[in-house]
Amino acid sequence: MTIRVGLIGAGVMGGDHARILSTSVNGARLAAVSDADASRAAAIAGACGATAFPDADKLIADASVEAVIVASPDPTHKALVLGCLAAEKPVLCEKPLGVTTAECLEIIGAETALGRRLVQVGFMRRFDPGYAAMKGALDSGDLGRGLILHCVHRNQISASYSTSEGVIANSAVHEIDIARWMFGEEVARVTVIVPRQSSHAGMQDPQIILMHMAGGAVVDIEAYLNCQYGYDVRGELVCESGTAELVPPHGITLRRAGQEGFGHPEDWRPRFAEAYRIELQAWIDSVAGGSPAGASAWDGYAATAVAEAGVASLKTGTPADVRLAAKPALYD
Ligand code: ISE
Repeated sequence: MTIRVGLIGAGVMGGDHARILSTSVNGARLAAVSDADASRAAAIAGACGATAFPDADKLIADASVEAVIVASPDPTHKALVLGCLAAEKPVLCEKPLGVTTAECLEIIGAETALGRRLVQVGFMRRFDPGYAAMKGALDSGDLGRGLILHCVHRNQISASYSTSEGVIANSAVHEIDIARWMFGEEVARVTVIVPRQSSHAGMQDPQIILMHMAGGAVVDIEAYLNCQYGYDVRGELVCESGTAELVPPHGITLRRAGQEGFGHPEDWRPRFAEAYRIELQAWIDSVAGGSPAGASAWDGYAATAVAEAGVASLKTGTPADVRLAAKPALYD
């Protein structure tokens, strides 16, 4: 059985998904591509033996497409995911699910009305072998209860569209999702603390984001989008009887010219290559009849709600409580 996938958005992430789907995922093939820039869509479609569509809505509706990946700009996500739900087609939507909680709740309303889960949100770190091993160590009980999760999230250089709010909503949102998933509980309160701004950044960068989990654990995130030296994600979970720390998948330690070390990629794609592959395979397996995998629309909503509280704290300089809507039974 081969699932025919339609891709909306042929930029950095869309291109990566197309490549991984065509080379490293079993049971799927790229059937259709659309992008606001027709030449980008045509290039990926040509390389993967897919059909280019001038219009995303036509791609969703087309009978040749059984499942959809949304990797277009963030503000387009809501309408496209709603389109997939209306067509009753499974959709893997890049994060964020929506740019506001109101948008996410619209999606939750539509999916709940349908009565079955068709939306997976692209929080790929849940599939990273390192984070999975960390969660496995916590869930085994051998380390006792989790107390603190230390996180570092550094990009070499921020994107042209980055903003102070985006440091939280676009980058630290990954740690927000990981914290909820790791501890299996919601974030209760967010406090954003800012050091002086880096001279490399035209916005408030870096930021320290402190989160109090509902069950009492604390998560600290250093988010720094202009660290200059490379992409670097770190994490250490401190538990009652030990800790679990991520080991970046750097392959080799190089000794040369009086130094010893390993490289840092320019962006997240090499660092999370395995996570993206496993994520796509899990999604295809779920579309082919397995149970839903990965982050749900509820997870997408909750992450956006925490990010909104973080942005409020950034603006006021005071802690912000996270208030979530009632969780529909579909997401239990
Ligand atoms: C980017 O949009 C991503 O999702 C990356 O995973 C993250 O590390 C980066 O900071 C974001 O800008």
